Amino acid sequence: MNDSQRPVSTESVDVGIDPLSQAKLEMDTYQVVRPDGSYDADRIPDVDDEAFLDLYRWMLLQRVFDTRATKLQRRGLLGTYPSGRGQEASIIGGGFALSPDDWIFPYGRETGALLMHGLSMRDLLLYWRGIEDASRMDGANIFGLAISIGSHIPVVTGKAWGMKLEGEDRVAFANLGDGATSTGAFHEGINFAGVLDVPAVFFCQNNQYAISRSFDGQTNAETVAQKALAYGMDGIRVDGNDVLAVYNAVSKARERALEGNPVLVEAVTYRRGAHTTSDDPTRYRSESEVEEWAEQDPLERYRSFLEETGRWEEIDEDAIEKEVEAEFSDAVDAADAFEDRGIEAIFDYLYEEKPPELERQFEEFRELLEERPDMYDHIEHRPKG
Ligand SMILES: Cc1ncc(C[n+]2csc(CCOP(=O)(O)OP(=O)(O)O)c2C)c(N)n1
Ligand SMILES: [Mg+2]
Repeated sequence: MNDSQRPVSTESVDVGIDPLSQAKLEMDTYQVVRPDGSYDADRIPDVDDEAFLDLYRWMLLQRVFDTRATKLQRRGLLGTYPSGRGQEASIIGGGFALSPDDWIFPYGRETGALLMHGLSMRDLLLYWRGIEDASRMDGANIFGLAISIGSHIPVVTGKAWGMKLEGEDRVAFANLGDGATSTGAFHEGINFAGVLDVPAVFFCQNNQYAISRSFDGQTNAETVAQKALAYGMDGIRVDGNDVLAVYNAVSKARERALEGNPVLVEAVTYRRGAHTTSDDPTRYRSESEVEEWAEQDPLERYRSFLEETGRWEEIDEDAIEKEVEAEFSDAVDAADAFEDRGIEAIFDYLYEEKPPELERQFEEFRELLEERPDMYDHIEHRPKG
């Protein structure tokens, strides 16, 4: 029989195939405080009054830091800076749910959570000045920033696996953006997290953009959370502008992870500012879209909750702002006073002991400088970010 002559049916005959389709997935977005300020009393976390206030204080700190750091970059005093404006509830709610023993893997946009977990403001500023020493993350259980998007996900799985083998009672907490979920490393890393039942939480802030690429331009999946199912993991989708909801979601995910069930959490939010100080978002998105999301401001929403529950009078916004401003100014002074060890430091922190190949590269670098001393300044002032 001639194969090319075989008729292809154009008529649709029901032969009982029922594809698994995302249209059938029911994925709620978990909320505690609604945009109008009303809230679900059964979902209020069981934390003390001070913790409710601290959540607001930290979100305000994030906002003040973002504003100051952006201005500092504009004056040429930071290489670049990625603001978390609009994402404060995700950043702070996630960080607040972690224990001081957990290991945090940042990618850059989670300033408040890093400061909450022991990184100094000075070191964060030094990092964004391109000073390698700051990547040591002194005094904190924080890995170096994964500037190469998604590259940390397999490392998170590896670290969590190690922690499991050592019988440690803590989780590895991966911060990532929606863009990172479209990298190969994400899929490889998360797959093994599922296979190995590691104590890891993958916390994705879906801020709707990977620089200029909108969420639906980079994936045909309707949600990030559903991607967990393909790897046999739990997924949680949460309103990322609702700080109590994020706190609950990450607390739950952490609990599950400690029992050997890694979880992918998607916090649905919006990046209101530029991707970094090197970006101009007016070139790829409309004013009206930004304004729509401005109405969902995480601080205002949480403020309504604090007012409703009689806690707002405990917050002195002016005093908090002044305190953070002063802390920031001191951190800038401390960063200015830091004695940079120069470009050579880039060879120092990847390995405890420099392997031969890195030694060789370092030697080559030194030879280059002997021949062309002018290269030093050229590299030192290379555009960053
Ligand atoms: C592997 C890799 N490819 C490209 C880039 C350039 N880049 C920097 S940030 C970014 C987008 C990240 O988007 P997302 O993961 O959604 O995080 P967001 O910045 O929105 O918080 C890209 C493509 C990079 N840093 N690493
Ligand atoms: Mg993004």
